[in-house]
Parts: sequence; structure tokens; C-alpha cells
Amino acid sequence: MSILDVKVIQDYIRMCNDGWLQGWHERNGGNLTYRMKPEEVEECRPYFQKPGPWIDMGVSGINLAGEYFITTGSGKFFRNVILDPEHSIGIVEINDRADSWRIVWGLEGNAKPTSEFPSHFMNHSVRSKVTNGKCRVIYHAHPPNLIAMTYILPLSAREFTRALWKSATECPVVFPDGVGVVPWMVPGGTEIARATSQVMEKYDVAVWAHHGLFCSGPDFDTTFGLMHTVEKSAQIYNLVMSSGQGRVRQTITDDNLRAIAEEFGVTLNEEFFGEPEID
Ligand code: 2HA
Ligand code: ZN
Repeated sequence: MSILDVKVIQDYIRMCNDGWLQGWHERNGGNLTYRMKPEEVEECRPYFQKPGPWIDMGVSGINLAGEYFITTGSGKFFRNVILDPEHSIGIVEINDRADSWRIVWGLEGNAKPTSEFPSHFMNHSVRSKVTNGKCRVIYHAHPPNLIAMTYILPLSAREFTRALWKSATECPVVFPDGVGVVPWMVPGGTEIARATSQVMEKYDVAVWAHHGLFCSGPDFDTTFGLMHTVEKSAQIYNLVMSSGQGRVRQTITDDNLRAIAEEFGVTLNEEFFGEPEID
């Protein structure tokens, strides 16, 4: 047995590789964190090393005190996770004040958790709170079609949500709350972490303008599926806009959206109905 035989580690590695295969993780692009269940921590504990020093994160989230996260490493390539997990990913423990982490497994060769760990951590804090502890996964990727949309649509939750809901029929069922948008900001710091976590109070998806997407969810499948659904819808949107040269002959109407919501038993965010006042 090794830690690589533990199911949660295998599932985590598979998700990293699935993202790589989709083309969302050029070079060191993207990052993935998972808040472990207590029983998963116990399954992995026999393989823990002597813990590293506590490192201050610059942010805190008291509801995450004592939690353990699986994380990708800063500067590490998703492509290499399946080939060399010990150097590419790791497990960190959070301290009692919930403002520092220390490495207990992996991230070998002096690696550190992802540069976006502050954003992931604050998003976990907020999403865990608003989902009564159900949210466990925060996933950041660079899906190209969604990024392309951030150059042509106004950077508002309303515009992005309507465009994505109307580009594929199942979207309102998959993300009924809609998607939030964070304007362009310098990545990797505490400022973008705070801005993203504010958006994540309302939405389980946050667009980073000209950069990528953050998705959250209770498990790997749901969160990967959310990223996949948003990006596929963005692809359709871009195909329609480019092949139709901006002309749309017909689309999913607001009444159609309401009919989907009723049939599938989801409540859609009413703020997003109605045509915009300005074009
Ligand atoms: O990890 O994607 O946003 C590289 C990034 C930073
Ligand atoms: Zn990024």
C-alpha cells in the first residue's frame, strides 16, 4: 500500500488529468484544492511525513481551522500530476487560528501549495458556510472559450449568466444561481482572493476576466462537470457569434428558461430575467 492507493488521492489525480486532457491547463495554469473528510485524513495519515513549518497565508477563515486540504503545487504542471504526484501535489493542514498551513505529505523538493491558495482558502471558507459544509472542491482552470467571452461581453453576472443559460438548454439546471464575474485583477494575491470570495457568497461559479474560471462543488464529479458545462456553453456561444457574425436568428427565451426551471424543479435567479435596457 502507498498513499497513491487511497481512493481520494486517486480521484484527485484523475480530476487533474481530466482537466489536462481538456486543454484547460497549459504549462502551470490552473489549480485544484479539496477539503478532506475526516475519514479520508485517517486513511492518509499513515503516510504523512514530519510536518513542515507553519506558513502564514495572509487570509483567514475560522470555520476551516484544523482542516486538511489536498492541493496542487505552485508552478507545477497539471500534465505532470499523474506522472509525478509526490512533487506535483500535496496535503496541507490548517492551524487552529485558520491563518496558516503546513505540509504533511507531498510537495516534495521544497514545493509550495498553489499560488492561488489564498483564493482557494477564502472560497472554501465562504462556500462551506453557505452550503452547510457540503462544498469540498474549489477548481480553477483556464478554459479558452469562457476566457474569450470576457473580451466581448460586459463584465456582469447578468450578462454572463444570460449568455451561458441561453447557449445550452441544460445550463440553467446545472447552475441555477448563475455565474458571478470578477473584473481583471492581478492573480495570486489576497486582493483577488477577497473579491472572488465575495462573488462566491452568491454563486458557485466565478469568472475571472481575461484569465479563467473558478468552480466549487461537493465532489470532484460535480465540480468538474460544472467547469465542463460552462466551458461547453461558452464554446457554443462563441460558435454562434462567429458563424452568425453576431446575428442570432432564434434563441432560448426567458419563458423557455422558466419552463425548464419548472420541469426540473430548480429556482432560477430572477434578477437575470428580462432583456437588458441598453444593447
Ligand atoms: O497556477 O492559474 O492563476 C497558475 C494559475 C494562476
Ligand atoms: Zn489562473
